[in-house]
Amino acid sequence: MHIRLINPNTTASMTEKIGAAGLKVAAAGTVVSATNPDAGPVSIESHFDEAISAVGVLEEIRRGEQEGVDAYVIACFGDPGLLAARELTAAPVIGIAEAAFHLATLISTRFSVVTTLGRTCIIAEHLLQSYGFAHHCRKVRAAEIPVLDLEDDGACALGRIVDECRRARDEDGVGSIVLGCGGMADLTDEIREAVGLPIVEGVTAAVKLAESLVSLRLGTSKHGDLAFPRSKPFTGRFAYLGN
Ligand code: 2AL
Repeated sequence: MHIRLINPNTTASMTEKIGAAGLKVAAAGTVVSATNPDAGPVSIESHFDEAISAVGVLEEIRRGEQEGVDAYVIACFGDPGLLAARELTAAPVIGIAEAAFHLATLISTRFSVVTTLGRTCIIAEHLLQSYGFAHHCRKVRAAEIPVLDLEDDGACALGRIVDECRRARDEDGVGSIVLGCGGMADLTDEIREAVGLPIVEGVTAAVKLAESLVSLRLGTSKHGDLAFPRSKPFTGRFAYLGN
């Protein structure tokens, strides 16, 4: 089984970290590979970043289809391009936000999300609503860390995330906490130790869900709206996407 982790931003060190976190929880025999688009934002922390990154995600899905990948994970907490990605493949495609929300509801009745910058909270809130998880989430919180500070040991990211998780634990009345960025994938164990609540991290959650779907022979339905897109010409610099 080959699971492809797509980091939608173009920061290679974060892609490596995401790949390592996925590999750590994968079953023996599961191949985990991690890629990022050639072009796009170095971090995703706005609606604009998300929109641009989605094109790169879709290009990575097209590349994965040439390589026979069995399942894909979109490893950014806004799940950019998720439904469009599902149209391009019959393999399962899982976003890390949806994976984390699903698992959090299986182990607690209420969770809070701790994400990076305050301006990205709305992205998680929109996803909670559109996925139907809004009633399970008490609060989307921000540690006010720019995404790339997670790549910089000097930025004290861990301490700030732990502080915000402790506030969630003490003020929100939640049973678990969802980490709101793919770049936090290497911090889960330390945060769990420091906070004392179950910490649900999306990359690892998505890898285990992807393995489950592949072993159950459940792929993206090609019946209805997630069918392959109708073929048509695309113009200009997107001509390569048409036929
Ligand atoms: C993210 C993420 O997971 N990766 C990235 O570049 N931006 N999301 C976030 N809320 O910070």
